[in-house]
Amino acid sequence: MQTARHSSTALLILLLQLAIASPALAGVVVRIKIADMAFSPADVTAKVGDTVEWVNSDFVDHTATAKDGPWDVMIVAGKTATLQLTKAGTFNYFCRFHPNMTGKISVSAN
Ligand SMILES: [Cu+2]
Repeated sequence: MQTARHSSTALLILLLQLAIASPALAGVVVRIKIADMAFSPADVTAKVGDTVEWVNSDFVDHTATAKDGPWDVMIVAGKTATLQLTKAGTFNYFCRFHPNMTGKISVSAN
């Protein structure tokens, strides 16, 4: 019993240290809605460490696929999906299922 309690306390401390050290938690969430086969807003700015959250209100699946390939996010119908931004740059993206759906994320260094 004593050993188990010690190890769970150690784990909790480790998790707290990771949470404090992680730059990811310092960022904000940039929300992009998907409705009627379009990203809205289509053009957003963010910083390294921020998280993009796509909210798919459509009845079909979409993706957010970066043109030059650094990421490809599946956004199931009626669900949300997130992506943590780890690199600065301008990322043009599209939906693989509906290539006329496009967006842009401009990521600046933190
Ligand atoms: Cu789509």
